[in-house]
Amino acid sequence: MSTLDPAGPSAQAIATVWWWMLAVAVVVLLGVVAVWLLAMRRGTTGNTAREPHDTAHTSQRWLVWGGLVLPSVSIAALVWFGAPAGLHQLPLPGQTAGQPAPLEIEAIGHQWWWEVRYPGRGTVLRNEMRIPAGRPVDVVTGSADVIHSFWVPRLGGKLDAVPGRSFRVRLQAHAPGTYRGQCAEFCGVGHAHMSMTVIAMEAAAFDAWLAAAGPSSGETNTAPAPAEGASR
Ligand SMILES: [Cu+2]
Repeated sequence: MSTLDPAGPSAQAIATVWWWMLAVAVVVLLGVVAVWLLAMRRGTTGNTAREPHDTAHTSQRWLVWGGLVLPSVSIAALVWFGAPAGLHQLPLPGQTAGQPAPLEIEAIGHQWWWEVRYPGRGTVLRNEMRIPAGRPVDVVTGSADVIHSFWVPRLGGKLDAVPGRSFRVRLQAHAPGTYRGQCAEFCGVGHAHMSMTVIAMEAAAFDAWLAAAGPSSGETNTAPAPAEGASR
């Protein structure tokens, strides 16, 4: 379940942002520690014999550069790198140029399990999601009771599952494999055990599975479908 071991383009975009954040944070931390050590040294060597005007001017410079310029530049850089990664998680037109059309799957949270539906197919799975590898998958979240959060760390971003609303996140797996998902929003005593297995299959094998799966019996089919046309 490591976000640092991405298995698809959406998760890769998030991991890249994380590494940039780590690198910038380390540089800032080293800078702060260096300034702190400098201040400590000045304090102990008693080198404080300065004109009051000089001290005030120095303080102001630190405030402007350290308190305004540095955070502004850092945050701007973070937005510059972070925004494209965020957009990568959204089902925007044009992002899948040259790829197969995205597949839509519904993930509906229940206390404490996931109902997975294939719209137009009637196929319903419990705590398992089968997806084609190498093809974008738009997961539409919903909930039958309280707020849950859909998260498959190696395949993409995290998205709340809210009663009466439907949100979308775009996942993709580079290669066939098994990936673990976990509810990421505390939703009651069974929350910790509310996990899901995502099985990415070769495209042809997935198509064959879906064709053979057919409509499920009604036993797990208890939740209303996510609201149509709601916001992301
Ligand atoms: Cu939960």
